[in-house]
Amino acid sequence: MKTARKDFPEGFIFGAATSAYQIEGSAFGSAGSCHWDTFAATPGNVVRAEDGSRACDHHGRWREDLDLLRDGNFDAYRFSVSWARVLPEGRGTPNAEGIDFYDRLVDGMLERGLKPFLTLYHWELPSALALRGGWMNRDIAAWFTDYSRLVMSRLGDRVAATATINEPWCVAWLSHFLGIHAPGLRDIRAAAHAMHNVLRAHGEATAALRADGHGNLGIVLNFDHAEPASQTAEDRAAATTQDAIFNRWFIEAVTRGTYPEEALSGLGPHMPGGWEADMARISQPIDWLGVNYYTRHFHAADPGAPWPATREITGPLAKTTMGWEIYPEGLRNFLTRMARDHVGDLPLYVTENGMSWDDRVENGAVEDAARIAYIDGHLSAVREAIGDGANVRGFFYWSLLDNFEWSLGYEKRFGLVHVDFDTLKRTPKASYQALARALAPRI
Ligand code: IFM
Repeated sequence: MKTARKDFPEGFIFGAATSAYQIEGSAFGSAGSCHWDTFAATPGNVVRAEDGSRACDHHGRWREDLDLLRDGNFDAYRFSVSWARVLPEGRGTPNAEGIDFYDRLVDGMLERGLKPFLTLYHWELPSALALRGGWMNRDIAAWFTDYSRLVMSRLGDRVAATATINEPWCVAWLSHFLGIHAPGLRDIRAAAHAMHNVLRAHGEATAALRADGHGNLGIVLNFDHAEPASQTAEDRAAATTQDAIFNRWFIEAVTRGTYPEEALSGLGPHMPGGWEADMARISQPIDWLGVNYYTRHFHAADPGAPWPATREITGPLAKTTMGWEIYPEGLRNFLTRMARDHVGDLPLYVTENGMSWDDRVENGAVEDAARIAYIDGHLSAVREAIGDGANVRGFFYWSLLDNFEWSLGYEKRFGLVHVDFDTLKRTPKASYQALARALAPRI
């Protein structure tokens, strides 16, 4: 790896990220059912009908996994708490075993010199709340706030940073408009309500946590570089529309209290009545912004189709096994764009960036030179963004471990550490070793 810790400003944080459902094993520790358990149990939703019931058994092997972070010379660990593990019914009586698990996990990080970066919602919506309409129900802002306050009353004294929601575009659009994630809906009205309620939940929880005395609160947004498939006015408009839905809706709501016109033109008629009155509450001040970035897409007009009337096209660059083009320039663009257009000098963290690859263990090792090059390219993009003036404070690789890649099951391996899903044996890949060398403490 060409890049090293010394190439970044003093205090820059390097970490790796995971999420609860993808690694813990939802069957362990008396967790309640979440909508991913039931979505996966429904034919056709997840490749080979795989689910997160066992995953990497991080629930049982968390000490070994934290040791990997420490030995990899990471400064921080981005993890999430499962709502269904802490509150099996989504509300009401907490699962003491669940909250104790996270209590020990946070202590385990601190004992190993790792800064805990907590995410409160990375998609384990308790099934009891999903049955009440989940993200389509206005009450979810209050349910999420109560859950967040409970978690923070136990962990808030020791975490370094807290994000409310991971990737609201996935929570709302991918799940209620494109139908790819739980609950698998393809309905514009459901999507419009979820697009608004996920932001209300963020705003209400942020205000409540701040009133409770907690600090360093943020949100993690995902971005996908949008380019027109051609220079025709129609294709340029298609890219503008997709950029508004994906890349502008959430950040403009959080930082300006507005939604982009290009997205409202389609979603407006389906929005909950009186939504405008919620915007002040949604645009609570935040202390940092998390940027998740993986790839870019081209967009073409799809005349005759209902709004947004666009077609997505993948470009010609080398791709990961997700079929995602490797395009580090997109990361530089988003970091500088966030600083320039939205957050000014607010601290930015790259909270996710990484690639899936067809990794295999051969003679006890995993040679993933492609991933080393990917990380190098994206770290260079971060350095360029810092050079442009963006206040980027850290970078988290997605993911520490191979894990449950949602609708795509266990086939897509993003980890720095290979997991054999039969034996659960962990094998650090060449990329893990390369990063460990690159992140060795400054001398
Ligand atoms: O695995 C996911 C993660 O849960 C959210 N961000 C994107 C990753 C790769 O698809």
